[in-house]
Amino acid sequence: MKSKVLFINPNFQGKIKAISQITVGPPLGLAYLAAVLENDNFNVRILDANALGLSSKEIISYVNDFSPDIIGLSAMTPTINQVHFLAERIKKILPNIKILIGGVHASTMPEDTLKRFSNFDVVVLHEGEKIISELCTKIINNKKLDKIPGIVFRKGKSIKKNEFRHFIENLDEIPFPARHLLPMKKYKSVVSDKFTTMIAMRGCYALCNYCSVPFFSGNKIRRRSPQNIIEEMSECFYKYGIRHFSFLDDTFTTDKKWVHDFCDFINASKLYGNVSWMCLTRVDNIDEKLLIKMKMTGCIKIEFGIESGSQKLLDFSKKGLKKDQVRKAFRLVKKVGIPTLGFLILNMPLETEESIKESKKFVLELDPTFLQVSFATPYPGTDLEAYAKKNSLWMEKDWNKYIFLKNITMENKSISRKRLIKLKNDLERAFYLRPKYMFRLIKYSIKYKAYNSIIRSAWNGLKEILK
Ligand code: B12
Ligand code: SF4
Repeated sequence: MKSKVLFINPNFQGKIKAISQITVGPPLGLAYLAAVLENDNFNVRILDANALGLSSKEIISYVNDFSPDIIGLSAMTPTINQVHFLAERIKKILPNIKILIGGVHASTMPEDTLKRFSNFDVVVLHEGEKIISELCTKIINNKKLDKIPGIVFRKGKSIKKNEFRHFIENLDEIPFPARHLLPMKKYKSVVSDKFTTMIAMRGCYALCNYCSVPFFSGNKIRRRSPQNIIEEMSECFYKYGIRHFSFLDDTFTTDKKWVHDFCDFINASKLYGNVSWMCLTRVDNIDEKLLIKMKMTGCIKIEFGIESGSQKLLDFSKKGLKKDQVRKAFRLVKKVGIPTLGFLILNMPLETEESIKESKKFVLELDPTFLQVSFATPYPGTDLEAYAKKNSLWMEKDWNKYIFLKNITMENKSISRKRLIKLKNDLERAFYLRPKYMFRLIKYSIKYKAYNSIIRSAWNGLKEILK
């Protein structure tokens, strides 16, 4: 009989409702791992409790029915407590089961995770694809785990960290995510409910001080080949009727030649004219020729970090950008006619009322199609956390609160918390409640036939802003 492995994506969606956050995407990381295990002859399932809206009770009942040998869970900082609570409940009904924990939080603080959370047995560091089969096989056959690079585990009463496993160089070697194990009809984005997310590359060369990516995925970008991506997109198109793809990569356009090739491949395939896509990138990685080509091949949104309207704060964040580069990029994208989402961060250390005013003025000048304002959050392992510690800034201890869209998790020396929330709301109101903006929202929802989701998204956002 095949060994049974169950991956669970817990139900966290309720925690992140806000404007532009009504997207429900697949747990790609778990789907990659499931694909590897299926190839190696395991009986694998993924329970996407988030997309299915399942309660803990329903998850436990599913676990009981399937009765797996191993469970795999994934967590970010704000979900680690909730994920451990689930592990605890699972161990109550299946005390001998082994529970693996992966994802950014556990990778950043593996020993701490095992010390604090007694129901996790093994932490899988960074990427799991080259680890998972060997690990599951050894666990099932009761073999020692000492020789598997890239894990941290309990050995008797102590915790053992094995040697580092290098990042996967050739991403084309990894099988496509096992979407057939996911409730594909449950995923939706603002523009389409025939939607999936994709990953084209891993790692980032930049060193923004608030970001976990360079540490977590390495500070060198590793790209899949455009052919490999088009193959996955085609599988999604033909097998699941997917019409909209959202690339989760942080800097999609860093290698312009690669993007030109990617667009050429779309052009030459049946996807051309039948799908749309969106991506995230840096303002210093685009040019007009590239944008025109991206638009022609279905790019309907580009997301950019604006971060701040104060050059001093931009410099502090180590983003490596000048305000004029940001201006130029937004002008260019507007000229080409691709909608944008701009990310703004408030409450970086050194933030003052004056710099928030600068940010407000700057976003009104840039006028992105959508805006997402967050509070700087000192995620574990980031330089921002190190700065806050060094400068004895108060930091929130409750990780449940590390949700950057709504919570203040770091002290500001010159602005009170109450005042910060008010300034954030004022800024969002100034941006969203412009007649010009309302008109644009209507135009956008008509163009992308996204009335329901835009209205829902706008309503969620309005509720937040008017609180
Ligand atoms: C997609 C995404 C989301 C999605 C969904 C994530 C999901 N569960 O599927 C959504 C939009 C919901 C989301 C929300 C948030 N996100 Co987010 N997100 C991402 C993003 C862009 C991509 C993640 C991804 O799919 N990667 C691709 C897959 C292949 O990799 P993976 O999921 O990491 O999985 C691999 C490994 O981690 C490992 N692994 C993972 N899980 C497991 C489990 C087991 C058992 C094993 C063995 C291995 C393993 O193996 C996988 C395959 O290699 C990352 C940035 C990034 N580049 O990683 C940020 C990122 C993970 N998010 C981040 C943040 C901050 C958030 C929010 C907190 C933001 C907010 N609103 O406040 C919220 C969380 C709110 C909440 N839930 O409470 C931070 C995490 C920081 C931290 N320490 O927690 C990141 C790193 C962004 C950043 N620049 O810092 N996010
Ligand atoms: S914020 Fe974006 S550009 Fe900066 S390090 Fe993170 S992924 Fe790279």
